[in-house]
Amino acid sequence: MFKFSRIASVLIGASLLAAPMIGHSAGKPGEITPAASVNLTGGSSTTWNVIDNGGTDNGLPSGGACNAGAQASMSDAQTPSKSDAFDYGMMYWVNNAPVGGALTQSGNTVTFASQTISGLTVSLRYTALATDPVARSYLSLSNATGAAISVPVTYVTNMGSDSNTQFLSTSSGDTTVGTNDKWVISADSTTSPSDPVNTTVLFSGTPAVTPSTVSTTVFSCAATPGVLATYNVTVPAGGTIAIANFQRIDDSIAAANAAASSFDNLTSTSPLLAGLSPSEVSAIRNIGVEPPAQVPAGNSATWIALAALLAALAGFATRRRVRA
Ligand SMILES: [Ca+2]
Ligand SMILES: [Ca+2]
Ligand SMILES: [Ca+2]
Repeated sequence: MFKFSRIASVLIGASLLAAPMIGHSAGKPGEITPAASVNLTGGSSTTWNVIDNGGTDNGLPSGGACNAGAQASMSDAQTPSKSDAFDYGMMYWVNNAPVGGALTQSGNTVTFASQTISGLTVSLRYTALATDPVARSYLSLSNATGAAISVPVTYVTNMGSDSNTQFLSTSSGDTTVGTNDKWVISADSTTSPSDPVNTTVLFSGTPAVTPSTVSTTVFSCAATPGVLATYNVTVPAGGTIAIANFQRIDDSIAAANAAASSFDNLTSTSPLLAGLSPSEVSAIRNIGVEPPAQVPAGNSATWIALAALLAALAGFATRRRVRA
């Protein structure tokens, strides 16, 4: 219901278009640096609105109201026929400090300038996937100190469906949002939604970290319904970890239900992980990525044993020739 972000997007978009005429120096071709708002195009002709000034008036994930202060946010998203998926979504807090930073767009990805929070270098990136009506967030936490740092990381999306929000299905098989749910589907109707149907993904596979707490009450933006999940993570000394989440938007409940199982168990070749390096994938603590199909361990052990036997025989033959 909250439309300020769309109006802001238009105004800020217009100012960006005007920027070159007033001598604004752009970054590399295809990049806008820095800006307050950009729109990304995702799969199924979805549009994703990204801003770097979407915080809350109390600086916290709940208890306050939207649209105050500097914070990274997927302010809204649309399909070609349905708008108002979010009233600020895909937001993060590290140890209850909002994650923000000036944004830079490159293609279908927005990267926010890194910040230091609780001794960690924190960096957030949003990607609108080309293959699906899905946006992915990737929050990287690096620890340059000599001691491990443990912090809570909170992920929050406020739904555009407001007080009509209903949770229709969850990965555990019920309609209750719990810490055991990999994904939850919500809409403003059980039959014919007017806003996009939202799928919120909190973890996948059998990961190292799953949410410690979840809630369907978040900061107020027209209303408080949404999804809030808190992960307790430890970043080892000199190490980097990440938390990644997905938001999917669909026109129908049936389409959302049909796609949900694609989030259950990701393999390293999943299009949902497109654009991430192998080390970035392995750093994600809340997604247990399965390797693609491999040669069974027994077979590779047999080959190693055979290779060792051949090498030994070759060495034996060489020594016999030297003696002869
Ligand atoms: Ca909205
Ligand atoms: Ca709302
Ligand atoms: Ca559930």
